Amino acid sequence: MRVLLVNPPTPLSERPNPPLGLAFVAAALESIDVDVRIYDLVTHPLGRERLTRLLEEFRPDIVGTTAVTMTFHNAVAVLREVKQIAPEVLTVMGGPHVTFATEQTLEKLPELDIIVMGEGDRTVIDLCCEMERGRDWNKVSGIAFRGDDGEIVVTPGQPVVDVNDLPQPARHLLPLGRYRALRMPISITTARGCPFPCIFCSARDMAGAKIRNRTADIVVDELEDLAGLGFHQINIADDLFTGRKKHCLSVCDEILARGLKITWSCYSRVDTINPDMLARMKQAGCTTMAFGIESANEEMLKRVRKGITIPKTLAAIEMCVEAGIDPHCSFILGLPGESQETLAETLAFCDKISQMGASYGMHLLAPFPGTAVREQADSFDLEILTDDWSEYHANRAIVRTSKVSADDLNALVDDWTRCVEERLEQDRREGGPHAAAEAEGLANLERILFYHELMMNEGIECEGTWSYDGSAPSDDDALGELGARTSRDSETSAEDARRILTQAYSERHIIRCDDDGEVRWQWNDRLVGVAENSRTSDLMHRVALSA
Ligand code: B12
Ligand code: SF4
Repeated sequence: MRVLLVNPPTPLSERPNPPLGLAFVAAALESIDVDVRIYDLVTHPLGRERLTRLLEEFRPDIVGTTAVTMTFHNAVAVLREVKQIAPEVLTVMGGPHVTFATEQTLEKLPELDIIVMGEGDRTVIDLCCEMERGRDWNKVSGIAFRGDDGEIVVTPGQPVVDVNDLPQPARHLLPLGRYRALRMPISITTARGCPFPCIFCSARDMAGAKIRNRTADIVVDELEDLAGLGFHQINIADDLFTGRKKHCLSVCDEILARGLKITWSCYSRVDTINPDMLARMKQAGCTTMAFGIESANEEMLKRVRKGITIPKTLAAIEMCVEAGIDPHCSFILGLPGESQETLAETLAFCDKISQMGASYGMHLLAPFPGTAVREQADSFDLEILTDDWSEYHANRAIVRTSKVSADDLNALVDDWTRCVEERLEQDRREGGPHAAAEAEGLANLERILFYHELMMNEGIECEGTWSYDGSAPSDDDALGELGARTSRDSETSAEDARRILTQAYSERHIIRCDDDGEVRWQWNDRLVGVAENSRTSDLMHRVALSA
């Protein structure tokens, strides 16, 4: 059996990481000897011809894709094309959006055959087995599909998986090198589940209220593998890494016991940390801790069932700063009951915590399917203004309360953005503390945008191979030629392209694999030659062999 998994396009501004959910699903499939490929549309272009070629060559029985709400329309577009090109292929979608918007999705989308709800690791195995047995989908738990009469059938949920039984995510199927070139972090999960009932979040219903953690041994084995891949940051993507102190500390202790030198960030809550814990986390490499604060108004915090208080928040920031961990606080504007006064409180609070050494960011409320704020919208002071999922990126207002309109919310965010830009401008003029970081950020951005353009127009694939007579050109000459060729249809000059590509080569984002009188450049998708320690070299060797 063959399964093609597709990661839908996502804007780079959302900082997409290598798709971990798909890597877990792929690992489950490989464990039953299914032939799996992952087609990653964050780092590769989509196109009818390309997709047709892939479907004809790989001939998958199933094409599966993933989506959060804001990428749902992109995922649908892919499945629509798949069904047009190969109607016999079974199309499947999983992830947090369809898990909760199940019936309405199947009602509207004939191109989608099956939805996998919640964790997909076991379900996808059952699905493949039933595909071979008799395609009686009623026998597969944890899915939804259209029955013979077109009615939507939802089968009973799967029991939660034992996370220690799961194979490591199949990252060898991902173009990790491209994500590394784009300076995205690489993520890992050490546990699943969250016990808290925040009304704007679906974490508890997605993965359960009980935190199920993997043993420290398994987690740190995986961290060791990640350590050698050369990403600038590892992100522990658990909903709440500090939710079970014992687990969090045992992971830190294992990192320290093995002498593993890594830096990482994680998600936390202000009421789940203490100074001893932070000290150990810092020692083990934690550099940044992200907290959802949501609002600075205590009433609002109660209404959204966040369960934290402002004094606790201030204490947590102090503790982090004391421990040498950067606290990052995120806020949601437009929660039920939001007013000009509560917004002003939140803005003033942001200023205050920034003086204390915290960074912060703001999102506008996107009431995702599966959240109480959407499912019970009538019981809150909130009006949801659109069901166009492509608007659910949380950067513009799509809700209003009785006291603030969507325009008010947008105006506030615009003002705030202007203010930040002005401060940066001033800092730049005065050579202040942010100026150097900003210059570095801009240099990185220039490279990232050029790499992404090359990925999307297949610059390296189309322009990176040419023949030569006599002796092979030096690396310098070959990089100059590559710069000239790839800059032809680009706004980047040949000289800039050469400079950026020279750095890409020195950092092994691209590699040279000449063959038979031909210079041949390619992306270092599998990160060959990047690994430094022996455990990772071993892994990369296996990866190289399977590539
Ligand atoms: C790390 C993270 C990020 C990172 C990296 C995201 C990325 N895609 O690369 C950053 C910080 C960049 C980020 C950004 C955003 N994120 Co985010 N993020 C997470 C977080 C904490 C972990 C993701 C993860 O790796 N999970 C672990 C994997 C194993 O789980 P999984 O992906 O759900 O996959 C399992 C199942 O869903 C299922 N499955 C999934 N896909 C498929 C496909 C098939 C075919 C099958 C069979 C099964 C299947 O099986 C998998 C294994 O069990 C989740 C919360 C969470 N715990 O999942 C939020 C979460 C996914 N993010 C969320 C949101 C809203 C966003 C943003 C839109 C933020 C914003 N602007 O508001 C952006 C969107 C970016 C994007 N396109 O993904 C929401 C999504 C809610 C929704 N309905 O849309 C979540 C669920 C948080 C929450 N509880 O509200 N995010
Ligand atoms: S916001 Fe954080 S603490 Fe609240 S339910 Fe979601 S993951 Fe859990």
